[in-house]
Amino acid sequence: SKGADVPQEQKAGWASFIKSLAQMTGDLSSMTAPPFILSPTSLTEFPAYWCEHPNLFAEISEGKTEQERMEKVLRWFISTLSAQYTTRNEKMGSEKKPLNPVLGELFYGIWPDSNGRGETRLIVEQVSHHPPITAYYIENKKAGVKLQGHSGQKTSFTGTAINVKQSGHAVLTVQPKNGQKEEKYLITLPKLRIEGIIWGSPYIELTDTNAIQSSTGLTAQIDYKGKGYFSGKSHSFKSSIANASGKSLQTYEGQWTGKSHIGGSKGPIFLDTNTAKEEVTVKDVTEQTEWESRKLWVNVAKGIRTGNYDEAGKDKTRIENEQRQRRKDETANNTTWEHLHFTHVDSDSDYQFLSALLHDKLTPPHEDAYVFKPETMEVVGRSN
Ligand code: HCR
Repeated sequence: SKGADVPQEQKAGWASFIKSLAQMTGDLSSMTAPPFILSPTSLTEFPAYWCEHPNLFAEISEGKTEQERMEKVLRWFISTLSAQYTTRNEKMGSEKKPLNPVLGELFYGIWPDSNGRGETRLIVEQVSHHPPITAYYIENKKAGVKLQGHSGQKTSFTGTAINVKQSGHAVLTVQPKNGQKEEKYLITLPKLRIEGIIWGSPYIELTDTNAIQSSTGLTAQIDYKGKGYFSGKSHSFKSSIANASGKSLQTYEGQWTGKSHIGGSKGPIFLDTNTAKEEVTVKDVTEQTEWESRKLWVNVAKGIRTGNYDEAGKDKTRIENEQRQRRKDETANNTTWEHLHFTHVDSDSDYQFLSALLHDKLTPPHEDAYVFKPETMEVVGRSN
């Protein structure tokens, strides 16, 4: 029956949450939802999902030709999807509502060196609260691979599902190991559908398509379908790497949560995402500074984990009030909030150049970006 996975005492709360979805104006993050659907993790932690296969990330620069490197970029990209979109279902039983980060919230992590692949570092900063925008930078210096991007969401309710259009983009920069010149890859982001809302057990299906456009002229397009389209299986994709004139050079298909193949569905294995994921390594909360996500939300997260929603609610209110006061003070003092690790630019030159190479031109042809300040690589936390 409807709401089967909703705890009895929260059924009324869930029903009114679903009603309120119909009035939503694009930003779901600040809406109040019943406790059973809350996650103790802030959205600033999500960029770590880009690198739970750090070997695949590092290996990109080892590709000997432009096409080999594009294939490695595609393999790494597909490998990130199950972490990005199914982790909460695996760990918490369903998709949950993440904590809505505060402006200036920080998240740091590393994936240690192993087999000489080099250390990978992650720096995340919440660069806007309303609408929520998260900026991130991931770098493996030794491998010569780095990723810079930002992410936001526009949500709408269909009556049974939530459609999420991701805003923002990422640019991957690769210095090939064979000495060929530096390459850039523009990564656009897929659309999401949150299904299972009525039953109280939300999960994500990816829809439509996204693209990876290389400065070499090669393009990878990825098409997503749920159950019953390509193969009768959920979480399916098909992809094709094409050259600058649009000629397909290689195709791939399978499930982004499992196995995929080169060529047809019986071709050689392209990727098996069931291989071990490496979660990001983060300093213990006791060693973190005030603005770091797990430290900032420590009591809220504890309350959510232990079912002490009063404690969670109180500390959430305290954090929100403090933020409101900061914004008031800024207005009064005629100052503005300054980002620590990123500089905002109105038009990203990489985006402008690379998106123009795409066959299905992106609109608008310009997009803003948050450019990582390399001189802040060693900075941990802010002092104010
Ligand atoms: C839509 C979503 C917040 C945004 C999350 C994003 C898009 C963030 C960027 C990551 O790279 C990928 C990613 C994965 C998540 O699946 C997606 C979240 C899923 C739910 C959440 C909503 C704001 C909360 C919906 C509340 C429901 C569960 C009732």
